[in-house]
Amino acid sequence: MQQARTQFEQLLSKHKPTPQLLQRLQCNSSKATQHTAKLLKWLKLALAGSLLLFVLNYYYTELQEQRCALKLPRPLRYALRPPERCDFCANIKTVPRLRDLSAAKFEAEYAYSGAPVIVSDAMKNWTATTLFNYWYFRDVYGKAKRKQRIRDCQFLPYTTGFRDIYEALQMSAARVELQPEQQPWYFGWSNCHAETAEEFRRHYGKPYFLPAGSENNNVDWFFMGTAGLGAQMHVDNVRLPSWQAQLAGSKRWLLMPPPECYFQCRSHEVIVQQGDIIVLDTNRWYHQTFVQPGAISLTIGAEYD
Ligand SMILES: O=C(O)CCC(=O)C(=O)O
Repeated sequence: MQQARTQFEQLLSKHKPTPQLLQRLQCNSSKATQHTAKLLKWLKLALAGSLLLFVLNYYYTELQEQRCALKLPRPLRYALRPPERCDFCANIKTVPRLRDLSAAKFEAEYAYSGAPVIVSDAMKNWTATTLFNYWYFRDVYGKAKRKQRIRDCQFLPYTTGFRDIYEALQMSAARVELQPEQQPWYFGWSNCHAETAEEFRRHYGKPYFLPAGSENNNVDWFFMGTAGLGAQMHVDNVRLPSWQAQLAGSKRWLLMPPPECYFQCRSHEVIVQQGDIIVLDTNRWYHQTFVQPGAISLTIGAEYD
């Protein structure tokens, strides 16, 4: 090192740089630094842009199909939830059970107001009520092509520990029917798989009371299980309100206003019977379900706009 320094000093003393040359050297090096800084700035911007595009694309193609769009831990999601204005629940005394509900009345009073309602005559001509059950789904999914796509659809195991719908459809007949000594089961899943969705949709339709311009979300949800279980108390973080049709069995729903509305709104408990459709804004009402003793509960539902 010392040797190199001595050589450099000898060289400098032989070829002493003029002040002009030193200034030019300084100028050039500061220009190069500025150029590099600019380049780095553009690179950072391009990187941030690509990241944003990737996140947006992922959100729209993947998460839009899911019931829980943002996968934040629940306490954080609840803490970040913007507070509700309580007028959506302040005047709700009961959850009405209606028949012959016109699309106009539904739109004016229930569709977007946050007022829950049960419609008890909206499954006429749905062959799903007699055809759909545990064994039907096992058969359809067993025959389906592109099974991995089905496995990747969102699946809610609740307390069962199943990892996906295929695992859930491997239970013994004794457990499915909840014979003595068998463990109860309850799970939910979305049908994000086009081929099987087409088969399922042959057996049910859009509920007649939805406004003409209203569209179902293209992903439907199923929930199925035995007495004693259900979904724990939670509030959703999805885009829209939804309907849920009770194809078989029955379920008790406990609806609670969000905490900020406890003093203005009351809680409600309703039993949704086979043949009923409950319409609920699950983004605003906290809700919990309990399958009632009797037949296996099976529901299908979707968000609507
Ligand atoms: O039907 C159930 O048991 C749960 C439904 C639910 O939690 C939902 O639709 O958000």
